Amino acid sequence: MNQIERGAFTYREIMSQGDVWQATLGGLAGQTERLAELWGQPAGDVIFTGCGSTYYLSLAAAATWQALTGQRARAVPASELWLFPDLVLAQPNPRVVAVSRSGETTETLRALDTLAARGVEQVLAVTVYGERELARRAPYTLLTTGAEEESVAQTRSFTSMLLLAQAAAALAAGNQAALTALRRLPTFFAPLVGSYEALSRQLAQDRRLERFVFLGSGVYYGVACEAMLKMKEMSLSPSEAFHTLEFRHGPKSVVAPGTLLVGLVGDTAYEQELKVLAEMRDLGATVLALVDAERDVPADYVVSTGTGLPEVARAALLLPVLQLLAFYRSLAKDLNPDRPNNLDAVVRL
Ligand code: F1P
Repeated sequence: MNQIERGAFTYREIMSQGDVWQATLGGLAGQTERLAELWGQPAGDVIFTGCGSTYYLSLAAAATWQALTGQRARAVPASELWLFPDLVLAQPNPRVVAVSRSGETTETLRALDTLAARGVEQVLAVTVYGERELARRAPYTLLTTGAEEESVAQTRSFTSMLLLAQAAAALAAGNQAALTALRRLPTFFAPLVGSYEALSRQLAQDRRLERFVFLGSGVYYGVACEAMLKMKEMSLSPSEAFHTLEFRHGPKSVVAPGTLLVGLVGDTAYEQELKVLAEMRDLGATVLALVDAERDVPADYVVSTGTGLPEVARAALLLPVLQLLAFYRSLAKDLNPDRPNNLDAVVRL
């Protein structure tokens, strides 16, 4: 099998993200009326839930929700909501957003059973497949457009569901500026990937780099986790994610010349995050920084997204270059990015 055949689905799914984001945000218009009905109801805490990628998505979506609406929001793995509901549902009248690409993950469906048994009615499913179990069961649904996938590892489905969840937060907050910023994101996809695909391939093929660390703070922590998972799933490489400043508190002991340290740099903590990158470079890591505008970044390589958009709205745009890093590392190791070891697209218990 040649390299193009191996990973052909994943590659197509990564590279189609600009179009799929456009279609997904376009498809939001027809779904906003039902959402307004949901957001109009009084509610306590907002809880985002999912498994694997969609748990990491939940982390980024909950942070976005709280940033845009000021309401308390958190993320929990669906297994925790199912098995430890008293640890999650402390406040009355929660609002739950259940995220799942497949709509068939057992833990997420069991979490819905738990919510139903407790009379929780404000449940919104964010998913890719409208005809499947999760969308059928949840009273409210938000669907992507054209984000279906053949590959096991989530790429365009993840970023599209993230954009939808973020757009839902902007709508709930009545924040038109945030919505406009999200709608502009697809236009930046092609130029970004055009500029940096070669860098992703170069770093992936550099076999001196054998350990990957992804750092992000605030809304970007969940994105860093997802980048970590892509590297693990597609390329079976040692890969970890941390809150950026947390990395100093022990984990930095693993830094060595074979470490590629990827910093997802936001605006809020810009100076503090750059200090971590500088420190890790001094310790011998190769540093790749993702920033929106390049200003004296202490990194070996810089990906500049160049949007001028607010930090929250840029979250999904950080992933394509890192998905490509995982994709090309997988090919460099003679693996098949479409079919990760030991994994199925859906975990059924
Ligand atoms: C979630 C998930 C994926 C993971 C694997 C198994 O699925 O954990 O993140 O890559 O394929 O399933 P879903 O509930 O979002 O469909």
